[in-house]
Amino acid sequence: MKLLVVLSLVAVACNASIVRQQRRFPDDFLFGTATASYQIEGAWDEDGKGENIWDYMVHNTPEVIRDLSNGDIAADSYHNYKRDVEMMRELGLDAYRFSLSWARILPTGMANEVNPAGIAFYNNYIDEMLKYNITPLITLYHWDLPQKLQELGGFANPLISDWFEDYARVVFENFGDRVKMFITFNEPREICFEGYGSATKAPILNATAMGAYLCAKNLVTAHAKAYYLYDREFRPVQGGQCGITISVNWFGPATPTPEDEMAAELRRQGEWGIYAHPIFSAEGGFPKELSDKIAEKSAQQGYPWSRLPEFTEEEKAFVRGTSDLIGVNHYTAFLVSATERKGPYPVPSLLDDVDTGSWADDSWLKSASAWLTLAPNSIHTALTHLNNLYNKPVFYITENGWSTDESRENSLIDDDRIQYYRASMESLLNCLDDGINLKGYMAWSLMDNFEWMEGYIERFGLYEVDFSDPARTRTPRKAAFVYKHIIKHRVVDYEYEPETMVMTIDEGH
Ligand code: GBH
Repeated sequence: MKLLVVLSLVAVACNASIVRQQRRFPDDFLFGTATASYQIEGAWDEDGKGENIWDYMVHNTPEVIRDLSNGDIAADSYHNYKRDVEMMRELGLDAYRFSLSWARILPTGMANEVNPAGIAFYNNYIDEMLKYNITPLITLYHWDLPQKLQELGGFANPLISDWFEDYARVVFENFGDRVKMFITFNEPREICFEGYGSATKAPILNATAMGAYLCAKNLVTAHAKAYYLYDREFRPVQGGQCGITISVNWFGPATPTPEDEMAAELRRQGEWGIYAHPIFSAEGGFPKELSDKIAEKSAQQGYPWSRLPEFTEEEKAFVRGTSDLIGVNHYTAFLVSATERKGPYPVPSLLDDVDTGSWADDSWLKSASAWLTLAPNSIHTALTHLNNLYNKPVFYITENGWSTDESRENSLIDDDRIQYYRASMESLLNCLDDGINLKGYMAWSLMDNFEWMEGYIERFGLYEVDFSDPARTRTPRKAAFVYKHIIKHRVVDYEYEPETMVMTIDEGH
């Protein structure tokens, strides 16, 4: 009998879910959701908004979008912003991360002409959040460059850093009295590699030899100028913070050989190091191994100089250390090989310079997006690596989320999304246990939205949006109830199931 009692106690102690349930998120940990202007706002040409590169692309080459759709109306948040804030209250969010449409504020991209209706829209959105104690986090740029600036070369033109600084000034002046966290850019890799170095995002330049590299240097310089502007002229009175968000998926070696270890390192440098290193590393500039490799390949290819535009010592010092925090968008992981499943890649290109193959492990749960699987504990792996590499910065997870297919039969029952979010929570808690200075987490996304090249096929929302309904009705999915429960109780409760699918606003929200 005694033995039985002891055995069952041991069994309880070893039951991982019970042990896990005791781990709590601190009360001041910031839980939120994230969205982006072009993906939710609609009203693409209303009230004086200028054209941006997504408007231009979807109207001129509609065939690049998988379902031939566009963001002209999207979730129509421009007209539904009060409902958006009501959803934030239903979820009990601490914070909401959203982006500003540059061309809604500055229709030509330049600061000579400010659109009062654009300023008014964001003021209303912010004030509505503040009324209910929801902390607004602003992203200045989430991929929707004013078309007029693209016509001048966009991020391939070094003057972009001045134009961005001018825009940042208008943003800080108008919103900085109430908004205390600014993220300059969302995901330089997606802006530079996907938009300039390949054809997977607007402006689909496909300038494979140098597009991503020119953009990388100009973008981090633009970030630094906006940072100094905030630091010098606004922080002293407004007292907030300014940072940048980098997309950091995890890339680990497929086998523990030195070749694959090196391949994984080069891949990490090509995916996010070329954007993060100039800002966050102690020495500044581009990461060494990749930069040597590009120089070597460029020479072999007959270029009189490296295709990667190196920083001067002065430029390195200017960009280095210009961020109060590191925003990390993390979704998934890949295994990297020096020899297997490579290419064919265009020559010359970043992919050919890095020269690796990659794939997701077969055992990892698959989402509706080809690139997105549930890789075990990858937030912790990625943040541990960054924490060591960049000397323990302040971290926020600024995006993390799961896609389901729009054709799924019962779209509101999203048990796979729940599984993904619970796994993410455990990985966050592992970071906190290790003393990583992680302060918040934003789920992608509050609601279904225009998923770029995938149109409305891949759905990332905690709320479903009915895009066939002119009112764009939003309905909570099961995962919305689970996330709400996590935020409220600060623990991951594996027993929790919503009793009904009816959402209400808890007292105090
Ligand atoms: C985020 O990017 C974005 O910030 C957000 O706007 C977006 O809605 C969200 O992800 C969900 O996608 O099809 O193989 O060429 C995450 C990083 C990089 C993920 C590009 C998709 C396409 C890979 N994204 N990637 S592929």
